[in-house]
Amino acid sequence: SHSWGYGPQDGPDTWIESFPNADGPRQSPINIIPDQTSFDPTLKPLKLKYDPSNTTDILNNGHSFQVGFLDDTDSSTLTGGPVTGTYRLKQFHFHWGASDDRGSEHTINGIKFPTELHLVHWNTKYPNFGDAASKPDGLAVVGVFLKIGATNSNLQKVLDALDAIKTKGKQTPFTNFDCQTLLPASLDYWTYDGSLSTPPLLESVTWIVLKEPISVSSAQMCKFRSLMFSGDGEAPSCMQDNFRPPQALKGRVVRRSFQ
Ligand code: BO1
Ligand code: ZN
Repeated sequence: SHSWGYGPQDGPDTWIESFPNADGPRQSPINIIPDQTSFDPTLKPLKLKYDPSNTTDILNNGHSFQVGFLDDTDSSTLTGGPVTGTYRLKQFHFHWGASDDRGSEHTINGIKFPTELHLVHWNTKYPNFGDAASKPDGLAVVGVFLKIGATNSNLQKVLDALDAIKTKGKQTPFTNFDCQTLLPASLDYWTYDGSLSTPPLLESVTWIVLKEPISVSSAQMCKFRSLMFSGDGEAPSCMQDNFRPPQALKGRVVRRSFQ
């Protein structure tokens, strides 16, 4: 297989052939067992500051779709929580299932959610995202679970753009989106040292997984699955089940910010 994906020939079980750190000491995602996490009263409140005017574009990258942000100033940042310093928002994207009974990367007591949002930030002690992505403290990703419930009108603004980026490589301008509207009321979180959940699986991510899910309707989930992994002129393949399963904890401790 030439590139990686989520199928039987190129999926997570095969990634180790090209990316040996697939079996490394701090791989993501993980199954979070709340009763086995450690309350850490020294963890600070998470501070997320997002400027809608930084939103630039939406892209089908053949693995997911991502909304991109201008990251040349500290206008959209993550500070506090488990990290030191300032991390800038680079992009957000989702992972989802072929049906509503699966799709998230992290699981809670083995329970899967239909989709998981990742807000990806990089540490400004490094010059740019690419340099930060290979450093142990280079990235901070906020994971937000979505659970089936009411239609999410804030998410719908993103989903309405998907018709324009149906196939791999398509990209279109996307502006003035307020990420804050995709956050739950509570910023209580679990945190652990992990990795990118896709190749190159770099062990550079401080994961911050929010406890409280946001809502998505079953009809909205169908819209995620209308995207294609394939490019124009390739054998059509629906974008779904684009999640990596939980990886071994290997002695890591998962901390929580709440009692
Ligand atoms: S995730 O949040 O762990 N699912 C995640 C996975 C991959 C990336 C960001 C977040 N980004 C990747 C880029 C690659 C690049 C790599 C290292 O970061 O998609 O193009 O090689 O810079
Ligand atoms: Zn992700």
